Amino acid sequence: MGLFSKIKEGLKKTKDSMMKKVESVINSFVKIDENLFEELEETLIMSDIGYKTSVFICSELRKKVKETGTKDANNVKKLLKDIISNILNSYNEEIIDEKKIIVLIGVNGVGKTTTIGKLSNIYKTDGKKVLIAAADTFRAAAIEQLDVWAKRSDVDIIKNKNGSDPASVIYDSIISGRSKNYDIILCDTAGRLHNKNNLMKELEKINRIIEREKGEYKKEILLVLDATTGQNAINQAIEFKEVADITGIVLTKLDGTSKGGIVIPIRYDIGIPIKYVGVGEQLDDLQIFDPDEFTDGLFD
Ligand SMILES: Nc1nc2c(ncn2[C@@H]2O[C@H](COP(=O)(O)OP(=O)(O)OP(=O)(O)O)[C@@H](O)[C@H]2O)c(=O)[nH]1
Ligand SMILES: [Mg+2]
Repeated sequence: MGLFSKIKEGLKKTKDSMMKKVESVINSFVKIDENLFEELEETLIMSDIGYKTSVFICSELRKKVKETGTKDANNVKKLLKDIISNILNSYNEEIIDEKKIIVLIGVNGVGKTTTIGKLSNIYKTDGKKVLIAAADTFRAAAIEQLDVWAKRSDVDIIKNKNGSDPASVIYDSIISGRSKNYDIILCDTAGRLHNKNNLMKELEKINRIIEREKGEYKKEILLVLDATTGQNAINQAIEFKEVADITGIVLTKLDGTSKGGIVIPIRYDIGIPIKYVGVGEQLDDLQIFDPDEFTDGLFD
């Protein structure tokens, strides 16, 4: 299956629910009037887009309708696509070929460990020398789970005993990474409850170690969110943003949900770029997020 069809496939449920509702509102009008804007706004709010983003989308739509002078409701879908595309394209992802320490954070079960496995495969396939740091020392099976992924993508892993200090695993990995010239160091972390004080402390400690030891590496903090949790994922993003300098979001499980629309409020409301999307449980089921592919998948 090609890359494009995987995103399309992944968005199928979202398209069948959210876009069907949007289309049925648009199709119930012949001429554009204020009722159309209001019904559309309500439909978007009910479809995981959230209040703030839905209001913004409809105010843009009013503007565009005025600008273009169109009265035909048939044109609304195209205008809507342009607006959503603009929201998602409002940043430019730099493709930088530099050494990186990438830390994955997020609550229990969102897909951090799986995403590390998939990312290690992406970088390895790209010819990079990859090291995984098993810094979820909290959960017994976490290290073995990560070990399986490291074997699958044939990359190295650093692990300490269960219950050891996560920051010390990351420290050991950076020291090893620097001396053995690794390009990418991927750090798994424990998915403890995000509102717990100890998570904040742990993230602070990890952050301190990385800042002190990183040398020529660039630090990247990826927040992993589970798309199936909808509005909850948005709340997690808001809370994690307060305790960590998140540089990007990985949105997992897009394949199993009709709530893929949350990509839009994550970008508009939270303001953090989505860098990757998970579209399945296999090694190659992670894709670089492409805003145009996403809007095409949703609208076409
Ligand atoms: N369908 C689907 N399942 C996924 C995806 N990403 C992860 N999963 C599944 O989600 C479950 C949890 O994934 P993990 O990687 O263990 O999640 P985690 O965040 O490391 O969990 P903790 O370590 O317990 O905090 C597993 O069953 C994965 O196979 C995805 O993109 N699509
Ligand atoms: Mg894990």
